Amino acid sequence: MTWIPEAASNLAGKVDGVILVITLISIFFFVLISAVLIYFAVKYRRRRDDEETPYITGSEPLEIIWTVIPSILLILLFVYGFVVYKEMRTPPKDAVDITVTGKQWLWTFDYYNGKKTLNELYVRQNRPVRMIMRADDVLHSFFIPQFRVKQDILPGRYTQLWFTPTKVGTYDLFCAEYCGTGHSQMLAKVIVLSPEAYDIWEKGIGVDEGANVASLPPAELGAKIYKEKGCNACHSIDGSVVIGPSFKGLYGKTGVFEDGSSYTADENYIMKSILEPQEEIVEGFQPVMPSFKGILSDDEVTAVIAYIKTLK
Ligand code: HEC
Ligand SMILES: [Cu+2]
Repeated sequence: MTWIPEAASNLAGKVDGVILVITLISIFFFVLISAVLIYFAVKYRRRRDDEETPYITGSEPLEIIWTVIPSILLILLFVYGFVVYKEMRTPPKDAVDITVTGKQWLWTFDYYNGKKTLNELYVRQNRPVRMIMRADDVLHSFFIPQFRVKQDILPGRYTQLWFTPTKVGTYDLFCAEYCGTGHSQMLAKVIVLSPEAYDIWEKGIGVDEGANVASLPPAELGAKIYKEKGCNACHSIDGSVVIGPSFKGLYGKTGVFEDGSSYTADENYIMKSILEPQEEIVEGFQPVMPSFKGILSDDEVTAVIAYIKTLK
């Protein structure tokens, strides 16, 4: 089926099964009822002006049939739906835990082995994973269409879901709950690795897949980070003010903090802004930028600075 997203988790086929059965039953009854309606409308139409309307009393057998059959169908549908729902809500004992935090407007993932990633969720093919999720600020919703899983996440409470990815590949993760200006930018990728590739990733040092980004020139790597680590949700590169100041012309500019003191945006200032954004707040802005300490490596911060320098 190409009119729905690819099915790439153990649960996807089951969810599709429920939807397919409900849709087919609905189509069947829609066609049946429409056909009977048209047939009766034609057959019992008034043919002459003085024709009398027939007097029809109820039919007990008919009423029993159209009560009992739909009741049985609905009960069967409920049981079928419930069985699949229960499986979706019950993680297997051998599932590994990943902590998910949603905040305006990015996702962070903390793994059982101490790794941490931003806007990229790494999972191993055919291994069940359980997402333990919470929000830092407002309601968000964790949604991976290709896996057919979706769950609201809330501040101050953990919610969870689980799945077993079945196909190697890269899939979309959306926030499915309107959560403010940057909502449409709150995107992440789910990267399903083969068991061998996952082992390599797991042993790798650093916070990201160092291997495939190391070869990029710093400014290009910085541009990639700008998009993939969610800076673009709050910082434009064309001079417009989104949630934070634009990166255009940032390097070397003189600015003012909330407390009235002024600063010059050099390398150290930019680094500090990324790692300790709450220390000093730029005048006219809210203290909403999350810290990227432990999320971006030193090399990545350097790359972002190199990128910002190109935005004159
Ligand atoms: C949730 C929105 C948000 C995200 C995401 C975000 N920032 Fe910010 N950023 C802000 C806001 C708001 C300010 C201004 C207030 C302050 O100083 O903290 C700011 C300030 C800055 C400044 C100082 C700008 C100046 O004009 O002095 C830099 C540099 C910066 N951010 C870099 C980054 C980088 C790099 C990323 C991505 C890795 C990022 N930010 C992600 C909201 C965000
Ligand atoms: Cu959101």
